[in-house]
Amino acid sequence: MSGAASPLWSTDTIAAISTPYGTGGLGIIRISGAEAFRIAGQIFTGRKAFNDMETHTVVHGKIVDPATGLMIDDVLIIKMNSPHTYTTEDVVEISCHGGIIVLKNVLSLVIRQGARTAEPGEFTKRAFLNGRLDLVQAEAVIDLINSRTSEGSRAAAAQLEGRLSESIRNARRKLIELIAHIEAVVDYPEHDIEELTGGKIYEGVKAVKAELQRIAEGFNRGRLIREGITAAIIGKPNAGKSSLLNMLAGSDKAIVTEIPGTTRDIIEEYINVGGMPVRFLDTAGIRDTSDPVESIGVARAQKAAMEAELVIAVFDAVTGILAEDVAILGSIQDKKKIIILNKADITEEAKLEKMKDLLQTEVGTPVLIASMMDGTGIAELLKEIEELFLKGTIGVNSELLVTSVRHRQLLDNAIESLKTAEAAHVSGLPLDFVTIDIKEGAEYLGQITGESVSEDVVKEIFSRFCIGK
Ligand SMILES: Nc1nc2c(ncn2[C@@H]2O[C@H](COP(=O)(O)OP(=O)(O)OP(=O)(O)O)[C@@H](O)[C@H]2O)c(=O)[nH]1
Ligand SMILES: [Mg+2]
Repeated sequence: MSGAASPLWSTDTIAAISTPYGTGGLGIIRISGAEAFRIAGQIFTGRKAFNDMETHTVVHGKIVDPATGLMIDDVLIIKMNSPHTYTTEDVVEISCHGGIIVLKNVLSLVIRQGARTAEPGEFTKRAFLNGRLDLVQAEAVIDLINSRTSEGSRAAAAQLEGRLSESIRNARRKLIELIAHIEAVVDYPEHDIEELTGGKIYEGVKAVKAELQRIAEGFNRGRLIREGITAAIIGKPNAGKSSLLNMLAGSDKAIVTEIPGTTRDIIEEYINVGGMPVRFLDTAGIRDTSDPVESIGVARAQKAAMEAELVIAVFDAVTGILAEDVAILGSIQDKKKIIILNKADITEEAKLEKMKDLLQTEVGTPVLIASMMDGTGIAELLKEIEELFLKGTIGVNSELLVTSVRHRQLLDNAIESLKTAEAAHVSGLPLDFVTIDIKEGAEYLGQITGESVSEDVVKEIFSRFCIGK
């Protein structure tokens, strides 16, 4: 990266409310930059003057507007000297009472003393630009904040610790070493640096490629753990879809009645399935109807089914399979699906088994016998979802999970470049040709960690942050 004049590299003093917008016990204002200590000194009066505070200590006192002499809040203030801070700049954190008005008043006082409101992610961007975090780690900060399951947050935390970065940097270093070897051979042929040529370099490229492929394999699991899937529950009216959602949620989230056509709008509930956040959607029962409200609900149900990664089709075992059910099955032919044969508690066993066999042979997807009265089939349903999506990804080292599409694309590009390098060697092209591809591979890896990355990419990444981070 280059250009000290670029706006990417602003060094003025920034401030923001770093806790969620709303009322809470405490709220934190963070200030970072060369002016942070001067500003704090002007607005803080405590048991100890701010300027006399040691670094990384806390003092109790008041925030007072110097223009009016009025106290704004009773606070704890933390002073942190550069460079051992989040941004590596001088940082002050003011722990205020967590009311929106109080926090806004303190922030605007800080701004009036010469700070600027931070952009979303600007604190973390400074940590990256000042070399305290690499790009993978900075992106992990967003993931950690946004993660919805504890496995997702573990993967993000491991990335923040730098394990993924470390393995990618290692691979890049190996490629750069190979390039240096090749250049030595090409530049000093008279030295006959024989053991570094041809086969050896080929072996080296192959080893790095294999390592990158292993890392890339962690992407599917990483993406599922980070983003999860949507599962639409569909079926004819009264089949028990809302009862299923309530069973999954463990509460009466959706209205259940014996009247067909009860659910109109989509109701959603997030559940952790094997570490993957699954968004279950309860939908309106699908049937032909002249009721205008219900028909909007039916259209929404059909759209939800089309957009979902998984469809859970609920059948009523008491009514048996009707024309409506057949139509629904036809509409989800190409979807990943699980069939629930519901109301087992009031259906004869023989009838259940016959329907199950029929559905299984007709549709070829898992059919589970269930009852929403006693919870039969729920555990099997969750196991089946895990099987369908996470199978084969369990063994992946969760410390090296690739969760970002950006990382995955760059990894794929690097692997492609190395394949081309291999092919160039196999077809007997001179070493210079191989170098071009290896260099390209190293360049892609550098873009993952931010060692070689464009400013546009950096700006795009940090714009996804929330303010105050
Ligand atoms: N005996 C028995 N009754 C069930 C079961 N599941 C649901 N029901 C009953 O069936 C009726 C309809 O259940 P809902 O969950 O509202 O059905 P739905 O598919 O959401 O219906 P719509 O919203 O109208 O499409 C209610 O009276 C439920 O109590 C079950 O497994 N066994
Ligand atoms: Mg319903």
